Amino acid sequence: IEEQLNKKEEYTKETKYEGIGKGKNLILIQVESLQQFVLNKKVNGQEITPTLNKMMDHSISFPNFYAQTIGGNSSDAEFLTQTSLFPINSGSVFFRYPSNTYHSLANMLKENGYGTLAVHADEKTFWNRHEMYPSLGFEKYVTIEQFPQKEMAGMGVGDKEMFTETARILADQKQPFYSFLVTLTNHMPYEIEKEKQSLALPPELDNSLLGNYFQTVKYTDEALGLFLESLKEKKLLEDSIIVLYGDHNGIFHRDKQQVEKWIQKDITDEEWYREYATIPFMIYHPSIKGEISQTIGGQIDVLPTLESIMDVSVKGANTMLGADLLRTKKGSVLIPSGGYVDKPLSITAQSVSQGLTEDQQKVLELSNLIIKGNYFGEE
Ligand code: GP9
Repeated sequence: IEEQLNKKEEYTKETKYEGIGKGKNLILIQVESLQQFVLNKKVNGQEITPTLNKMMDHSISFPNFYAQTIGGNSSDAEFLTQTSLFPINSGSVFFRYPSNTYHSLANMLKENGYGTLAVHADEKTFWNRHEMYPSLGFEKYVTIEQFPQKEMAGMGVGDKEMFTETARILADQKQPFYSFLVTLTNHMPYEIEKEKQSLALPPELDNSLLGNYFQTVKYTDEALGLFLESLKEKKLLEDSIIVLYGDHNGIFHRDKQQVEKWIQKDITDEEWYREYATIPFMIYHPSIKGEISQTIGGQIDVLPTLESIMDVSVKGANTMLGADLLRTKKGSVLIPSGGYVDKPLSITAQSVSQGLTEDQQKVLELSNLIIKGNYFGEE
């Protein structure tokens, strides 16, 4: 394990973004089932994600970015981005190892004087978050009970209420803070009330999974728009770095035909994995001039990337399996099997191949060992 962790890449590349978040608040948003292919797309002349599209003008965006979740779905995504470790190969780390010691984003920022808060407008026990969040370093956890619950949508409190209330809560936090927000409404089967749907869909999308998906994505995008407005009003926008990513796919390979019908074109498997199976990852601040990085990466890379953006570091030995996407030369991503791909995939600029290399398999195994043996608890 030590040998693997010490393999940390020596970065030779410079990034002008190093430290742009130093001393600022960090708001990290995990968006339920959000995929990259809806960005900058229109149906019937209407943008599906107007807010995200505008955010891109002031973001570093990574279009070749992948979910690496296994059986723990949303909770695996949280685990990956908070710890830069891969989830365990069966079950959810959140349920099985909630009391371990973790080197996480919240623990790291806490050591640097940040207050830490997590928000998920559902039951506190969902994915055992109430047990896991303290180990991940969250001092406060806002759940459904703390919301007025006036605007319910899909699975629980609608994202509009979640974001609006959260902006209010954030305005009362001591700064600098790190807040982690998990959205909910854009969840399978993507059914929300008619009056919450704002896209006029063409007949081929009406009453289809893909059409419904566009409606809920649009709803969440509007909710995000309200959040940014509120942060601006409360003068929090300039002092915060906002980072957003999708937790896992919402439209899967098995739904490919629906997408083909929509774009009226066949999609090869390679195109699917390159253009349709990706999720957004973007780092936003009003001072950033929109930039698109073609670097290939995944959720495992979020923590090291943010470590350099926020200019904070983990004490002692390296504990992360990912790389800083602003500086890495790695150029590949491994997607473990489970959940959203049938077989493990390895993706580089040159190839999309089924199966992992020996080295990639070893990394997954070591990550399992780190978790199962509570490796950082031994220090
Ligand atoms: C929603 C999330 C749902 O925030 O907790 O979990 P999922 O079903 O996507 O794993």
